[in-house]
This record gives sequence, C-alpha cells and structure tokens, in this order.
Amino acid sequence: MDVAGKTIAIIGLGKTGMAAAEFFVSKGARVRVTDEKIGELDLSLLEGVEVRDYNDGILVGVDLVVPSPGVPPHNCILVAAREKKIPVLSELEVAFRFLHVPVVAVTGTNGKTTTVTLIGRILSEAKKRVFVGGNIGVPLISYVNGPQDDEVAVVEVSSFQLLWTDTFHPYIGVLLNVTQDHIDYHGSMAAYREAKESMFIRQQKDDYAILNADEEETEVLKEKLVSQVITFSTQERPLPPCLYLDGDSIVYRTTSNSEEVYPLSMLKIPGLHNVENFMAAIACARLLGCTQQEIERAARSFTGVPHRIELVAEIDGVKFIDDSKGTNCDAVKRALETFSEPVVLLMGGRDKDSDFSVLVPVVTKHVKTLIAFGEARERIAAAFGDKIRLISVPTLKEGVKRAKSEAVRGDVVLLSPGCASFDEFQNYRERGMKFREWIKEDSYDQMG
Ligand code: UMA
Repeated sequence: MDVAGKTIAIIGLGKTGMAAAEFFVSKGARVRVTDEKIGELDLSLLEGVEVRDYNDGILVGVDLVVPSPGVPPHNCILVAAREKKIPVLSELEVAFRFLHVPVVAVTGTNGKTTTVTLIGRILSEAKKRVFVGGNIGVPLISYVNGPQDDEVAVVEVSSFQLLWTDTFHPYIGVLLNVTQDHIDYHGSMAAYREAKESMFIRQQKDDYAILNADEEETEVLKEKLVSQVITFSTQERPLPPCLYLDGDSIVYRTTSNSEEVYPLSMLKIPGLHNVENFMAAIACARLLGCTQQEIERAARSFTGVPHRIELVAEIDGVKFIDDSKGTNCDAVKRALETFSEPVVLLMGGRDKDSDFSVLVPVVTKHVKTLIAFGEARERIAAAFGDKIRLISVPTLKEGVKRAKSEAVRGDVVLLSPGCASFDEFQNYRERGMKFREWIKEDSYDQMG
C-alpha cells in the first residue's frame, strides 16, 4: 500500500484518529482531519495536517477515508464516501498492511481485555518481546509507525475496528463469544457477528482459529474456515485439538492426543468465563512456544484487569465491585454469576438498543435491589417491571448514594452497567474511577 502523495481523510480525533494522522503524515500523505466536536479539541500536537469542520467538503479530492472505530457506519461522511465510491478502511486494516510481525487477534463480546492482557503476561514471562494493544488502548497503527522490533503483536480487536477491513487476518485469531451488543452501531446481530467472523474467514491454512465450542454458531463458522481450528469448552469434551474442563483442571489435548493438565487453582480470578479466557490464552501461548511452566507462573500472578469485576473497597462489611467495563447484558450476567452474596446492582448509562429483559432470570436470582441510572434508566425499569425492587435515579453519583443506603453487611454493591458510559463520562475508565471516588465521598458523608 503506497500512501505517499495521497489525500487521506480521517474522521474522529480520539486516540485512533490522532495516531492515524501521525502515521499518514510520516508516510508522506496529505492528511485532512475532522471531528464532530472539532471546536472542543486540543489539536496542538497535530502537525502537518489540514483541519476542517465536519461538513466542510471533507471528501473533496480524497483518495481514502479512515474512520475512528466509534464512528458508526451510518455516519453522514461514511455514507457519502460510499456513494462517491471512495475507499474506506479502518485503522486496523491500514496498520495490518504495514505490519511485519505475526499478529494474535482476540475478539468477542466479553473477555477480550482479560485474555489479551493474560497472553501478554505469559509471553513476557517466557521472555518474548511482545506488543500488546488495539482496542485495549494503543492503536496498532501507532505500533507500525515505530521500529516493530517485537516477536509478536497481541491485539484486542473490536467489531468496530473490524468493520472496514478487507484483508486483515491474524496468524492466531481468538473468538471468545458473541452475544448481543452494539446493535445501535451495526444495525443487527447478524451484522455484528459478520464483522467479528470476517478475520477468521480470511485466514490461511497455516493460521490458527481458537473458537468457543459452547457456542452453537461455532460449528457453522468452522465449516467456512481453512485455518487450523482449536476449540475450548467448559461444558463438554470437544474433538481434539481442544481444551476442556476435567474436575479441578483444564486439559489441553492436542491432535496427537498428548495431554497437558493445568490445575484450576492457578487461576486467581473468579468465574467460568475466566476459565474460558484462560483456555484461549493457553492455546495461544503454546502455539507461540511458551512452556506449561511459564503459563502457570504467569497465571498465578494474574489478578485481573482494572474495571472488570474488581473489588475496589470493603466498607462496613459491604464489598464494592467495579465492573464498569461490563457494557452489555452478557457481561452483567457473567458478573452476577460470580457472587453468592445478595447484590445491589447499579445498571445504566447510554443504551445500545439492548434487550434488558434477557437479564430477568439472573437478576431476580442474585439482586436484592436494582438501581437504574442514566439515559437507559427508563428502558431498564420497563424491562424489569415489578419483578424486583427497583430505584431509578438520573446519575451514577445519585445511584452510588442510594446503593450505600440499600446495602447491609454481607452484601455486594456491583457497578455492572450493561450500557455505554458516554451519557455521563468520557469512557468506562472514567466511570469506574468516579464510582471509586463516590463510594469514599459517600462514606465520609455518612461518617460526618
Ligand atoms: N467522533 C466523530 N464522529 C462520530 C463519532 C465520534 O467525530 O460519529 C469523534 C468524537 O468526537 C471523538 C472521536 O471521534 O473526538 C473518538 O473516536 P473513537 O470513539 O473511535 O475513540 P478513540 O479514542 O479513537 O478510541 C478507540 C476505541 N473507542 C471505541 O471503539 C468507541 C477505544 O476502545 C480503543 O481503546 C482505542 O480506539 C484504541 O484502539 C474503547 C471502547 O469503548 C475502550 N471500545 C468499544 C468496546 O470495547 O466496547 C468497542
């Protein structure tokens, strides 16, 4: 791909847009940037680019459009680009075309960040040089703009990043699970799934696909692949090569029927979903030449990722759990299933057209009080009706106050919002940090 002298339009100037602009400038392209909030942004670090207002002839003379992941496909500039037959490629696709190191890509609705972090830790334990990035934080395009002196790049890839790809395929791809999410963005569950599956369908016969045997659609997907498939399951023993649960152990059975047994006691993070994440990480790490000992050592010291079912305080016998990264219904379900204590659940934020009613069974089983907050609170309340004690508040801050007064010794207060954060916060991290701050503020208030 030669971009020198080409005119590139970058839509959105968050982490991705900024990194993409820097990349294209360094490659000698003419770079035009825009953002729907252009007037509010600090552009002092951007050099050598043309800044335009959102609708100011942004596509005139443009050879390629690179949207940020958060820009939905129905965005007016993207619709116009398609009408004018101007190519649109995601940052991930462009980065892949310039990448020289093998890539491991982890996708799925939930568990991506945990799995990617874990794979990175195991590789570091095995003294391998590794870049860890993508949706987890550092865009891949920043990496390809540097010396690329690692042995492998491990990237978390979202459906947003996969949408505008046409060649991207990893050496090792992991599909953890696909449940309802981002319907507002993709338009349908089928389109969301298609985006996630695309990277596997393009794999070659020397590549590997690590798939969840407990998902019905996996059999259908396997039929479409030429890559080598390894499945994992917490419910059954799939055909080898596979990973499965046997009593207190994870068993990795390779094609030659040799067996490796990993004790579950090495896992320091709770929940069956984390067993799945570990299974996927074990498969990747073994393919990349790590030993069983290195995997177990890394597992024993891995205590999880921030904002993912994270114990952040214990006040007067009440545990406060930050699961701000739980931004869809399946994540809320997984979080609730890890607790045997009564839960005061804080759920809400910006709705993604999710069907909250799927949570009724798990919520009625685990939750004593549901506190619905933010833009989605009315839809959440409507989904639960009178099936549960429900309190509706406009903001998370108000919700935290109410949660404190609802919880008694032995309860869990869980922030697992099941929604995006953007109605009140910059991102899920800010929401999680505010939750921690307000827990403390609230307790000082009570003490005072
Ligand atoms: N913008 C527009 N027009 C739009 C939408 C947004 O101009 O229609 C502008 C916004 O005003 C803003 C900028 O675009 O200035 C933000 O772009 P972005 O939302 O793509 O955010 P980035 O900072 O580039 O971060 C993105 C990912 N964000 C999203 O996918 C929403 C980050 O994942 C990722 O860490 C980062 O790239 C690096 O790869 C976050 C996320 O929420 C964590 N991801 C979703 C998830 O995990 O569920 C997919």
